[in-house]
Amino acid sequence: MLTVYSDTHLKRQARTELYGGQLVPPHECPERVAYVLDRVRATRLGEVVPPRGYGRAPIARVHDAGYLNFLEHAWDEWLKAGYPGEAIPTCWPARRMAQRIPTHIDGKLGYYAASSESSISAGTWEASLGAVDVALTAAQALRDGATGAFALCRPPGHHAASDMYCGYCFLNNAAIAAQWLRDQGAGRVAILDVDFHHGNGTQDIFYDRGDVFFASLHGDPREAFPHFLGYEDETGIGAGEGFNANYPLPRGADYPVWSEALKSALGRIAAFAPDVLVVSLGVDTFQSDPISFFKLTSDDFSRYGELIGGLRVPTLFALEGGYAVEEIGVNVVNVLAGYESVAR
Ligand code: 7XA
Ligand code: ZN
Repeated sequence: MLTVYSDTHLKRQARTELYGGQLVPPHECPERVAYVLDRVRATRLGEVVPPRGYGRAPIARVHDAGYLNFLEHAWDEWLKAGYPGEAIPTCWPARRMAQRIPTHIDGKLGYYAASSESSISAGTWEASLGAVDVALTAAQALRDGATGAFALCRPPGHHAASDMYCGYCFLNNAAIAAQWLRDQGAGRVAILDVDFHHGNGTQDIFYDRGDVFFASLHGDPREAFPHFLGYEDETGIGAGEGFNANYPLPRGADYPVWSEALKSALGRIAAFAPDVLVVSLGVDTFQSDPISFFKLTSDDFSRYGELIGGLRVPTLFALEGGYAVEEIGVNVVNVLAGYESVAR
């Protein structure tokens, strides 16, 4: 399988994550990608190619113009405000408050952030743009006839809504690729999110659409981030009614439990009959992931890659979460190799 990779992700080098009431080194770190790339090469998964540049137009198909302008300039505005640390929101337009966009960076951060763990720092915007090019280059490979392609993107994307960043995500790589594939002529696109966390951004972007089916397996939001979306009764709205499927799962879910939900999601996707599938591939479902609570083993990742391959739909895999850093490469490549063993 083709892997698309760029060093541009190294520009995302935040020093801090707000976690457990402390500023700690971010779980979402550059070493994650280094381990995956090493494993791709060690297993000879396939060619590794750099991305092409796609510019801003495909991003603007998914993200709000004001949000993009904010992200591009947030770090400079933060520096101009004279703050010593990294940019973190401290106030929000909560219930019964005005939904206006303030002029001060403190207000803008609150307006455009859905959560506060993800510090914005120098290079966050540039790295985010680079991740989109990685995803779009992998999407192009499918357009060119590949049965599978892997976008080794960082930062991840599935929590980013059209106008909000959240959960280490700034631009929604999978959603931008899905929309781009639609714009290139794919009639129906399905997105399967197997990250431990609900893909709230992706769901929100396509919630009123019948041309993009979204299914997500994740930790029950009553217990797990992002807490405020990902419930089973969220099934879509308007033209999107019936095109959104959430599978919230309990603490300790192991492969028998998790794979039952996957088989149900794959059945829904097969019935939708997509021209192409985008998989938001987070491996924080792993049993020793430090911030999650499922119990998948490394072998389980191979097994579910095979199940996805059984759909026989051209598939783009876009990297999302996974913080058991030394095992992330094995787990990600197990999914991809499992897929290829069936789908090639
Ligand atoms: O898929 N999303 C992630 O892996 C990031 C989740 C961020 C959780 C932050 C909770 N303190
Ligand atoms: Zn995750």
